Amino acid sequence: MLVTVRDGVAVRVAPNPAHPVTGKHLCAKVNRYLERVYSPSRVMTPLRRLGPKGEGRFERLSWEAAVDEIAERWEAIAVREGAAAILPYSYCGSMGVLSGLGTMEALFRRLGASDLERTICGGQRLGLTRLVGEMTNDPQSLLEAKLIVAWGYNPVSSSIHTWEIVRAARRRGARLIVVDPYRSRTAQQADAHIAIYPGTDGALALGMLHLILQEGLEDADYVTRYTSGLEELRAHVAAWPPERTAEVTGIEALEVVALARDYATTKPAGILPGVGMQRAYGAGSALRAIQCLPALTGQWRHAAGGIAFAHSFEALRARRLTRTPECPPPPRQLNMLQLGRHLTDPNLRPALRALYVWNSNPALIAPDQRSVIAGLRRDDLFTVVHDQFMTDTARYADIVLPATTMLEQADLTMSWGFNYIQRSEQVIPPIGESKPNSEVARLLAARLGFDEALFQMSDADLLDEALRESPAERAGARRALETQGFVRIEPVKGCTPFAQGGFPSESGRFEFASKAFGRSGLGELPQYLPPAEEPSDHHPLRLLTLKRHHSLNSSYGGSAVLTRAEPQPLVEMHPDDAVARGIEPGERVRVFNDRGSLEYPVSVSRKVKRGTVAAPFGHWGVPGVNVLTSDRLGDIGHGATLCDVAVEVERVASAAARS
Ligand SMILES: Nc1nc2c(c(=O)[nH]1)N[C@H]1C(S)=C(S)[C@@H](COP(=O)(O)OP(=O)(O)OC[C@H]3O[C@@H](n4cnc5c(=O)[nH]c(N)nc54)[C@H](O)[C@@H]3O)O[C@H]1N2
Ligand SMILES: Nc1nc2c(c(=O)[nH]1)N[C@H]1C(S)=C(S)[C@@H](COP(=O)(O)OP(=O)(O)OC[C@H]3O[C@@H](n4cnc5c(=O)[nH]c(N)nc54)[C@H](O)[C@@H]3O)O[C@H]1N2
Ligand SMILES: [Mo]
Repeated sequence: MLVTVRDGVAVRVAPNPAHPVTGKHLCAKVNRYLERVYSPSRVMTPLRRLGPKGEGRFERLSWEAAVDEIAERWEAIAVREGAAAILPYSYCGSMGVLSGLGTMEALFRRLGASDLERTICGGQRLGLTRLVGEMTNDPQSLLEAKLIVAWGYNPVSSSIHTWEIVRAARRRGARLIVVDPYRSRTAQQADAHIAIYPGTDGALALGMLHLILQEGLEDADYVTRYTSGLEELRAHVAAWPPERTAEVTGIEALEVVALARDYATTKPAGILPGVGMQRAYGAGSALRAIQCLPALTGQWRHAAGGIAFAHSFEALRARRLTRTPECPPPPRQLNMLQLGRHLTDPNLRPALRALYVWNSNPALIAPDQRSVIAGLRRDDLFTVVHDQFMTDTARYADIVLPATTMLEQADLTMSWGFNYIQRSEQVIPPIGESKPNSEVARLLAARLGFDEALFQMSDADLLDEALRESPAERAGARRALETQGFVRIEPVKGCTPFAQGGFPSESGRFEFASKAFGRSGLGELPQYLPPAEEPSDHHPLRLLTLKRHHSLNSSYGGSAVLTRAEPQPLVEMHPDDAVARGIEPGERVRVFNDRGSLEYPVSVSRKVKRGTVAAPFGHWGVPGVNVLTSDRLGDIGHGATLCDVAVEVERVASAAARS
């Protein structure tokens, strides 16, 4: 991104035409990034709470007083209950090396605080990778594809630069199939939309494997040379004929057959699995079943075959910044999805007494919002929130600290979906008294008496340290980062990593029956694990909680860019389900389950299947959609189950009559 600065004021943001991926346009949100930077709602100074938690009344505080108070409270807690009673909470506010986990993480490790297990986003994929190794190829190769299957992925909204590649491939004749329970913007533009029930992806993949074997569409030569366990797979998927697959997934048997034939016979065909399909209980197993597809069909022979996914996290050894040799092993790990449970658990020893939040807005983004808010309300919990805005979480804080935006701090950032890293320069001075995360880590470390070099380095030195001996540096990144500001990190195994086997297994073969996968405790072959919350009499509808085109999670939830585009969140419902409940289009309805309820106007729509409803995630204000979601962890990698939710919907009028 190029920023034009006049007299110390940023006046324009534009794509950097030199960048091969993001050179054409910025997304709908970042296009208006200056509204964010210069928003009158920025937090300008440190603040201390005045009224009751959640009310949002604060008084101004100096940085010195804020740092003193935080350090004193933490020291007292560490002495009384042990530092395990302190929990850091951060996530995706920034993907920078400094402003992401960075030295804030090192500070909490040094302190001996509880460790946060961060699995809310794609946890299943990461867990699967830990079991069986990385099996992906470069999304940029998809240009050569003849067929692209976007599987629970909505790049038109979530990654417009990936969408750019899909469009270019389609101009060269590729077809696009979207597997998604919702008629997303991407599904609307696809050649085919396979609208399965949420959380039934595993059944679809097993049904495809069955049909491919049944019709002899596998790549027998590839299978013989580079895989093992074919006969076990054949016996295993025999249970998934098209009729059963169709019944479980809620589509037609003919759709299963067509998809499997298409995928097996079109070469190259690339699969783009999204995070969207990793929000149901069985998503880890489903991903494993999907992994079997390119191995069985030999799609891996081609650069555009296989499973496209990339992020450049590993190219930067940012771990150098997140710990020092003096850090003790973390006393315990608490999962971020279960924040509400941990904050309100009467049996947790030691109980949590302090929470420090940066780069995240857990009041809105974490599941089981009712427990999260109950926890944040606790008077015996000392909460600090470092953010650019007075988020719903910050309203419950004892101390709020003002954070800089990416224009006000230097950093190195990774990409989501591409093999690039980029340098991000500070182009304007911090707004108000805001400070970057790295500076807060330095201030707190100094006040706590942690005198390791890491806590004294300048940002420039920290960036240097992050690059030192990293794969990026070995790939010659330093010069390119200095001269052009970004660099592509070539995939270690090239563009066709498994064209001749070389899979990350002991045998080097793709093992359909895999001992490594068996360490999951789920068997050596992928099973279909149904959604944890199947529809019941009380809660007969499946709920999708969806990201917004005009927000980044909850980050733009209070900004004009979202509130203009979507002034009011709506719940989308199929006409048949509305009629069955006497619900008229546009009227207010109550969506509820045993965890909570919210009231939104209804949009009667065929974007959802019969039996499924959808509500948006990310608008500001409590209750939000996460009042309905569960903190249950998924089958692999402790991933989220945010779209594995059963609810009922009723007219607000009838709810009132009953009570
Ligand atoms: N505009 C915008 N862009 C974003 C974000 C944002 O909030 N807004 N967030 C960023 C982040 S943090 C992430 S992780 C990425 C995620 O981006 P994606 O990987 O595209 O994931 P989502 O947009 O969450 O979901 C994609 C689709 O998955 C579908 N889906 C839900 N459940 C299932 C299921 O069980 N099976 C299948 N097959 N599909 C399912 C949803 O209906 C949705 O249309 O986007 C990033 N980009
Ligand atoms: N129901 C439901 N829940 C979901 C999802 C869903 O699809 N449905 N998606 C899940 C996913 S995939 C993800 S990744 C999570 C995202 O959860 P979060 O990572 O918590 O995402 P945001 O809501 O964007 O909150 C980020 C916060 O960081 C702040 N911030 C930005 N830059 C900085 C900085 O440099 N320093 C500091 N201190 N703060 C900064 C922003 O102002 C913002 O308030 O949400 C998850 N929750
Ligand atoms: Mo995410």
